[in-house]
Amino acid sequence: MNYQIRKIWNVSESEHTPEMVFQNRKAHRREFLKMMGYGVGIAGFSNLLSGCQQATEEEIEKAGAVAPLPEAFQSIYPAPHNPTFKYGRPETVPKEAEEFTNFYEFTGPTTKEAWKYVENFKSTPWSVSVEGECEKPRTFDMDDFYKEMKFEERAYRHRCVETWAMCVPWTGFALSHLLKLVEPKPTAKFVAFETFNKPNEAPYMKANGTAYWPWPYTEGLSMAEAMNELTFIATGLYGKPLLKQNGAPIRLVVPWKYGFKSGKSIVKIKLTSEQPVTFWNSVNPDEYGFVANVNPEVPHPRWSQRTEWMLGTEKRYDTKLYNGYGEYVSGLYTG
Ligand SMILES: Nc1nc2c(c(=O)[nH]1)N[C@H]1C(S)=C(S)[C@@H](COP(=O)(O)O)O[C@H]1N2
Ligand SMILES: [Mo]
Repeated sequence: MNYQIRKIWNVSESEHTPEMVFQNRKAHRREFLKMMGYGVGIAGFSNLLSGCQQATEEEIEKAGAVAPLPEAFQSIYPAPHNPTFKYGRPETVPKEAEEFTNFYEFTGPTTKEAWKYVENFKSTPWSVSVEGECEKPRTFDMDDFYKEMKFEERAYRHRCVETWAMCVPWTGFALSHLLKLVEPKPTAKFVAFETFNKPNEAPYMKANGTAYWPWPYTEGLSMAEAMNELTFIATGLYGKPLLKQNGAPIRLVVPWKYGFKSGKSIVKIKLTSEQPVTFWNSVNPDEYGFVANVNPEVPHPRWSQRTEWMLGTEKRYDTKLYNGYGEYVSGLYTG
């Protein structure tokens, strides 16, 4: 597919409508090009720009690889597969899901190839603070999760608001299990998720500052959505720890909502009594609502949501309400 080799300043505006305000595109492109001079993550990139050769799966996985897990936890992967969840479509091949990503901290809106810019990102050591309206706030490091949570693999569909979709197996645990450990108070009505804030490790954050983009990336769910059995915390993909470009070492997965709700590389989970401020909703509230359930009947202001295309294929499918997960979640939205 030619998006893999297209020069980043030629990203087609019609083909992969990025989540941004188009009138600001020129300024962002300028900023992105400034970023080209930044950091070693760009080394080797010129090859890919000038030649027309495509990256191999091996190169992409190597670029996004994380430090090996401590010996004691290596047996977590692959985790037992949960047979409850089925794609209903062919699984997306790993190369596609690892190459074509949305991770604005590294690329902003100009390219999907975050794997080329993650070199300076350190995903170990890592800890996640779970705090706010709860009886037992606590900071977990990754080892705590590996020791205390029950890991499983779930085959989920993913639908980006930009109309691309994929079917991938995540490894992780239900968010509800984690929230129960900290004992939510009755005042907890929402859950806020916050991504790392390390501009020195993420070139687009560094190049752009906070004048336009409200870093760090934040997202949120209602408490009922967070406690739903589908809502998942992923630490792995395709039976291995997450690559950096897919949100290492830990991310959210909310399969019935547009992908931007599923924050990557999270460092904080906060129970709140008020609806939290979120990244895309503050950038452009008319286009990215807080609820953001997948819904073919509600067009994005700039494009239809009726169909979706599967990464790595020419196939389009009809978009389904709640991304086809209505049996699990429609009850959350009655009344
Ligand atoms: N921190 C952070 N999380 C993020 C994003 C991002 O830019 N930054 N992009 C979101 C969007 S728009 C989508 S579609 C999914 C994509 O996940 P993937 O790139 O692993 O497929 O991540 C979401 N989580
Ligand atoms: Mo997305």
